[in-house]
Amino acid sequence: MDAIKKKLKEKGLEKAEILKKLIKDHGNTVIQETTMAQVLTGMKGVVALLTETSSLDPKEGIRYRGYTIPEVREKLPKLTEDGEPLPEGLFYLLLMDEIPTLDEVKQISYEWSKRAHDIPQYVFDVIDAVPKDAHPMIQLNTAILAMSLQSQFRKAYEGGMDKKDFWDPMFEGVMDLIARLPVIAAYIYRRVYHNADYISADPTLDWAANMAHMMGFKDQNVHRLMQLYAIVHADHEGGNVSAHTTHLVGSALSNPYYSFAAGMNGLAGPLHGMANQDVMHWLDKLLFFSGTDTPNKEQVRAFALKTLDEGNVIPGFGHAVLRKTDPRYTVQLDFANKYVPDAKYIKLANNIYEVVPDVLLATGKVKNPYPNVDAISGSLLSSFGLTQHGIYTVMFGVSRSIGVLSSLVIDRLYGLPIERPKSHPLEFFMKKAGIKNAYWRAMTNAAKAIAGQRRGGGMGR
Ligand code: CMX
Repeated sequence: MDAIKKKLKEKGLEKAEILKKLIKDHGNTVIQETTMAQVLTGMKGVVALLTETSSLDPKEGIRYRGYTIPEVREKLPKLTEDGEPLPEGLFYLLLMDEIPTLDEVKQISYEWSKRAHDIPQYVFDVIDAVPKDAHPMIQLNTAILAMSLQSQFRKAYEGGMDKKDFWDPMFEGVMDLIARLPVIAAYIYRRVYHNADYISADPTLDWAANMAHMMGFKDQNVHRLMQLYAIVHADHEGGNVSAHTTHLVGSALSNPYYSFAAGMNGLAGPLHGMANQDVMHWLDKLLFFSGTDTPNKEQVRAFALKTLDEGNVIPGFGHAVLRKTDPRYTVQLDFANKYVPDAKYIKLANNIYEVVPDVLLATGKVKNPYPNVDAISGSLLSSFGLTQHGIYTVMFGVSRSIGVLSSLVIDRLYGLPIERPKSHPLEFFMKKAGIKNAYWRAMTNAAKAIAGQRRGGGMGR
């Protein structure tokens, strides 16, 4: 690890100097004008964060350090010619901005395998104290927080470490945390769905394949799937809820466990990572509603319309940034078409794709009617025998650690400060819009009338 850390420090500190100079010499440069609509609709498109690991283009999708997912699959080292690249290699790329050699990938793999064994017993005891039927994301986050007792970062801070060196204990904590997540995830999976019949890690396997192994999957193709799954879900620029939250909490110099647990609480929301589980529930409800395993287009359309009429979203479709089919969807579909083309849920996913975008477009308000990463991931996992939907967001979370935690190390290398944007009450925005008193009163009265009708049930959905 020493050579990797040395290189990381050199690169990081150089960039930190560039950053300082940029702020000093060009701090007053205006980047963009921000509209009222941007601020009031979730800050979409507002340039507000520095994230090095990846960038997201609305039309093209994600690039990891400049590489598309197909390019990453081609360029990152693989253990076998026909295999998938290891997430260990992606971690290296995101952190170092450099394609690693196979040897460097193996070093990280070895390091994670070594660190995975050091989970204290109390972490498993804490998980065991949570009701078994609690959602797996509750169990995951409880375990992550419990592990923060071990944080080298916290100890270094309390010991009075020079802030220029914070990146080092952050790196160590991040390495420990990533190493341990598959063990924790597999433990939760076996506890909840396999009667606590646990399977030990296999130290000869890589990080993702080991997770599959500890969950109970011996099939090489499932190991490949886990490697691909982790790569596809690893990072999505800095503004998404899980990445932004991890970064924000880290900006208070919270340790990596606190920061990542915060991000994972965001991932557990249905509009973000939990959508992968919700998609499967939606598909199952569709099958029930249409009374067949192979609903035709009209049946899909009718169920999609019913979902919208009831005031719900269709999970797996739409995106806050993307304006085309998510390439992460396409990569997973390609994998499915190669290994499980006839699986029931893959056929169903294809079927839905032909109908739902038009239904969403017809609402006139959905900005992106196309499928996102979650539209297919559950169908893919279940086609390989991983049918317990409750674990899907946990697997997303384990994969997301690769991106958000490499960013957290970079944040400390660059010495990024605490984040503190400005907020205002509604009246500020009304004044900014130049709304005069009489019009303001009229607006308020009209709003009161609408709210009153809603309370009385007059408006419906
Ligand atoms: N089904 C129904 N309505 C949808 C919709 C969908 N799939 N996607 C967007 N809309 C609605 C929004 O709810 C919003 O409605 P209101 O104006 O009534 O509030 C309107 O269309 C405009 O939304 P938007 O600007 O197109 O989308 P947002 O940036 O606000 O939201 C997202 C993006 C992903 C939350 C939204 O598309 C959605 O809820 N999708 C379904 C849930 C999902 O799949 N989430 C996973 C995203 C990927 C991930 O993070 O893992």
